[in-house]
Amino acid sequence: MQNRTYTADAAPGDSVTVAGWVHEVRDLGGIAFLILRDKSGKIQIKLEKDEMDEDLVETGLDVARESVVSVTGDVKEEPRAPTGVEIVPESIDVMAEADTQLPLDPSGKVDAELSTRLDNRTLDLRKDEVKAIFEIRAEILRSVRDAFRGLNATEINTPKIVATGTEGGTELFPITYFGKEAFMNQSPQLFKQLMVGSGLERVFEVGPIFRAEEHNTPRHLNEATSIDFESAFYDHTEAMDACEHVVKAAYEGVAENCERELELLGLDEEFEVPEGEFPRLSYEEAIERVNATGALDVQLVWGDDLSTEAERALGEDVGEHYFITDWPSEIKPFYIKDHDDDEQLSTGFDMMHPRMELVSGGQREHRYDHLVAGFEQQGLDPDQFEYYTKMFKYGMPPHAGWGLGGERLVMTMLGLDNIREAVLFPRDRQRLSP
Ligand code: ATP
Ligand code: AMO
Repeated sequence: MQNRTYTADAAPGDSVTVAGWVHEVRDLGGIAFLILRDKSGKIQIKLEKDEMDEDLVETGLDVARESVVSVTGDVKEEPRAPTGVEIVPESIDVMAEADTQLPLDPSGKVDAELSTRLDNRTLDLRKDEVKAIFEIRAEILRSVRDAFRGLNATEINTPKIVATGTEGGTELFPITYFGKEAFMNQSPQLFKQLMVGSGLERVFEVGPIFRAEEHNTPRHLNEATSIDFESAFYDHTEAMDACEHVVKAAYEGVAENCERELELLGLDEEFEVPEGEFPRLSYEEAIERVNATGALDVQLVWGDDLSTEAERALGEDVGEHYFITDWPSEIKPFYIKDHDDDEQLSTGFDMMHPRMELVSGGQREHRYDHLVAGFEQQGLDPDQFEYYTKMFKYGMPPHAGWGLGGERLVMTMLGLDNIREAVLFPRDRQRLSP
């Protein structure tokens, strides 16, 4: 439809053809209004029973809600219309009639359960506030890409069908690849590291990761979007700087370009771009602070991972984004480098939102012998990873990087209760379609 005008662009005096969905039909007796909705907003179509062609009025009155129509007519100023203008139609064409029974109400007057909404995402996304989440998600990804480009990082795409896992053996989805065992990729970790030794040096990737998570929680997905960064000649502190920069850029992009969406979500007043440097607590300080809150039944000791309850208690205590640095080496993966002066301490870090972990990262072990020894310590067979380790013999620079959970960023930024709200078609233990 080359001659189509978005409803938001229809100005008084114009003759237009608009196209979209029938939001509602209000029949007031002598006069009726069809409210037509498109991507840009809504517009009122006036139907005057005694003044207009009978067939035209009948078409407008009879069409079921959520049907797709196109309307040609003149745009008039009308102070009583919701947007200050209305269309006096010359023709109404019903392009796709909708059933009168809908599985959910896109006008939002009747609430639906999340599972009903996810089963009918197409209809769900006709609601302004749901659409707003995905407009914001797109803006976050745009801002993040811009920020990476500003850091002179090159966008890459790495394989999603892989031969080995990286983040611990239990969370892989096995598949059959021409008769061989293969897996869905858990993280682009090893591939992005291989690229810092290539001529690209500094790279980023926005792509799916697959994890056969045990738990069914409001913040885990089985298919998530990972925003990954890796740079040659960076140490862990420089990687943290980059992480902070990219996360702030995402907030700034949304603050600048998503005013309308934030308003639709009721966040326009409270939305804040994080200011100042994110505090950097060492792991040791973090567990002490958790213990001091008294929120846990059993006190944390050195070597414990932070449970959900511990993360929550610490988040409440800190009250803003923050890093946890210097984790015990034993609970970080083989590719994370230990501090040179203390083998028990790693350069691994997490970046936290007060509600949950958003990022993991660290400086990487780039010394071949140490790397191979690390595999053995974690009970992994270095031979299986030869495609990766051998490149560390041909000039692998010191490097660092991180992975940021895209949906967790959306979820925490917008205060969504469930991570599934931030994905069009979430994959979880119960949900494989749509
Ligand atoms: P008209 O307003 O053209 O004389 P009518 O006599 O058939 O139409 P009214 O009783 O005047 O109908 O209007 C019914 C309701 O619709 C009133 O509340 C009126 O304010 C409102 N209304 C009328 N025309 C418009 C319009 N173009 N946009 C929004 N509301 C309108
Ligand atoms: P990690 O396993 O901590 O680190 O993952 C990085 C970030 O990805 C997000 N995330 C998830 N989001 C939703 N559902 C899941 N199941 C899920 N799993 C992870 C989180 C998490 O902080 N290779 C390292 C990164 C690195 O060191 O560069 C890694 O994958 O926000």
